[in-house]
Amino acid sequence: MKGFFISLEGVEGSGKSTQIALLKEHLEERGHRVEVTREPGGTPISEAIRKILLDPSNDALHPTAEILLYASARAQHVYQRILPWLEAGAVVISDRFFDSTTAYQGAGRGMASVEIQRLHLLATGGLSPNLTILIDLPAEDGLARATRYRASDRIELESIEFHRRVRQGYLRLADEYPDRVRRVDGMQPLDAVAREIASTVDARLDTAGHPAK
Ligand code: Z5A
Repeated sequence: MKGFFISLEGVEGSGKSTQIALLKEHLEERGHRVEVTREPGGTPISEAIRKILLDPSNDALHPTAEILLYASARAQHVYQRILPWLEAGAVVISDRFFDSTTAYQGAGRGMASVEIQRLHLLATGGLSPNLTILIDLPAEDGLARATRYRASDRIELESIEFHRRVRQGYLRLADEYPDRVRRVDGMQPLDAVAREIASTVDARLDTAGHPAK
């Protein structure tokens, strides 16, 4: 693969969207072609699936149907957008990828990890981010930030225990995949988080043979 694939992960309100905008600017200044996308979403079909998944009125959605919808949105995203961008040599930054399923549907809902791994393989054809930045902070702080200026979506309406399990699920992923998943303290001021992410990404791009142009 000619490009480089980065995912940002964390509980809601961890600052992913804010940091992705700053990272894109930083990488473009260094001469990289950057493509930004998100999950669930990133293609018209995946964005239609996103609407179903986040609609608070869909409270009857069964956990099995939910995880399959996330996987469907991801498969469309991978084949229609992410793989072609990577083939073209871009740095692709995705706001969430398969670790969100492991954290929310696995740790949060308690779905079996073996089945989740199988589903990841089916949805991605084996594609994995080269680097995942986990912006970590307590679930309470993230939720308070996320819902300060807007209404809660279907997932945000889950109990605080659910969101705490999600955070623990992410921390386990950082332990399990230390080379891929880098934890950044999300309670730091915004510019300190941005500096830490930029230096981590720069170092990994250099090592992977994508130096600044
Ligand atoms: N989901 C799932 O269950 N399974 C899956 O496989 C996938 C997803 C892929 C997608 O929602 C939902 O789907 C998500 C997981 C689930 N759960 N929910 N809800 P989304 O994409 O709409 O929402 P989100 O990913 O949780 O993003 P968000 O709420 O928009 O948060 P964010 O992008 O991480 O944060 P932000 O918008 O950049 O910042 C939030 C606020 O905090 C904003 O006012 C910032 O100015 C402020 N902020 C940011 N950083 C800081 C710092 N460092 N200090 C102080 N304030 C800050």
